[in-house]
Amino acid sequence: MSTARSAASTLITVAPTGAESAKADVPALPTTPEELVETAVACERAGAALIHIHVRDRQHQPTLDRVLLKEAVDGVREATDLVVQLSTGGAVTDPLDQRLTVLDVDPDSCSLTCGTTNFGDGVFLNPWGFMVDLYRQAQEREVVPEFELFELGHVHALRRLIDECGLPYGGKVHVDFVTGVPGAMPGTPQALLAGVAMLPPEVTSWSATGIGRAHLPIVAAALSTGGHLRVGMEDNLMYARGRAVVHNSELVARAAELATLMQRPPMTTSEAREALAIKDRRTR
Ligand code: KMH
Ligand code: ZN
Repeated sequence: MSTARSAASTLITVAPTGAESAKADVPALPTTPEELVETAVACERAGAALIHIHVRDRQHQPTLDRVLLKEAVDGVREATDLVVQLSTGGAVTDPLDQRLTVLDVDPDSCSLTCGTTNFGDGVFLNPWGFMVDLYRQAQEREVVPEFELFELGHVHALRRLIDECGLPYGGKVHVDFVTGVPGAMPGTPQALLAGVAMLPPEVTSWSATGIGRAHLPIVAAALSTGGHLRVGMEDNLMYARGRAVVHNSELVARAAELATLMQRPPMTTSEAREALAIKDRRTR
């Protein structure tokens, strides 16, 4: 954990789309392949080093269709140097076996949520057997997981996962606290820091995101305690009170500015690749 606490720079992840918001309600949400690539380019320029991707189909609906996932991964890889992470969480309605197939399109990284959680009115299912299957497949395919922690119990489940399955490909353990989901861990600095205090010593870096109005307090708490940042319209649709986000890049730009003010400027993509021990799959 010493690396995590003394981080001299800040890994900024952008989660531009998610599976929950409807394009009809949020026209600024990037849902087409062209919008995704344009967003990735703009966010890289603004200071992001990693992109967490959920793909939408031609009707703007969340999908785990392999062809569309591959199109997204290839498109972002050709246009940017960002670390490409695919969501294995999908939407709460996605079947577990389909969520595993995300690894087939060879992303650099994948999300791996460390347990089932309340998710608003729904339930986001991540039973133990699924976590182990996903982790082992990621190890075999040399894909670096980002362990998503929505609950304090998930931190303990990560301990169990490492004990049973060992370290990820590359040996680094990066986690992301997703705080402020209705029904799960609150988006407060107190809850975040309780989670940080419980992290296993194998963890080499942690980031945090606050859903909705928890966004800025969690950015501030993470920056002041050695954490990294995840921002984006998957998590937060408001830039400020009464002012909607018009482009994901403005959330990245503000995070980069705050990180720079805190003397922990944004990591470059090369630094992020090294920090997370990402296998080089670049195509340009
Ligand atoms: N959409 C949520 C049900 C992930 O990307 O791995 C799950 C989620 C987590 O967004
Ligand atoms: Zn996600």
